[in-house]
Amino acid sequence: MAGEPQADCLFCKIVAGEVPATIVRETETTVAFRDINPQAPTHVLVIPKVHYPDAATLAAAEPQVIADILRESREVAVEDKVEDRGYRVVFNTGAGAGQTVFHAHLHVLSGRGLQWPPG
Ligand code: IU
Repeated sequence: MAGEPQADCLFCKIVAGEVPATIVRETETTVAFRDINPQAPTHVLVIPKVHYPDAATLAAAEPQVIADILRESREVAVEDKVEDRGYRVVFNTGAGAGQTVFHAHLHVLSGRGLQWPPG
């Protein structure tokens, strides 16, 4: 069922505590953890506890949780003391945009110069 944990989903396993991750923050609806292959000094993924394959399907089904994720991205920036410096938030949506893990996640990036447009 939509939103239910998927047995073959790595991020569902992180939510369940079955796969280790460096957790930065956790709320009732979200988990934030450090990306295993960081692309910047701050590179944290904020994910919903519920399973949806990408941000678009999550937003359509549970828009409040997208709001929770965005609110948490700021808390991550505060935690890493990069709020004043600025930070980038990215939902890669679809394989063509570089999405490789099909459980919605928001990248929070900061701590180095960030170019625009991104590669
Ligand atoms: P993407 O937007 O789907 O490409 O992002 C997936 C991210 O998940 C990517 O930055 C990976 O480094 C990260 N990741 C992780 O943190 N831990 C893992 O076990 C796996 C991927 I697999």
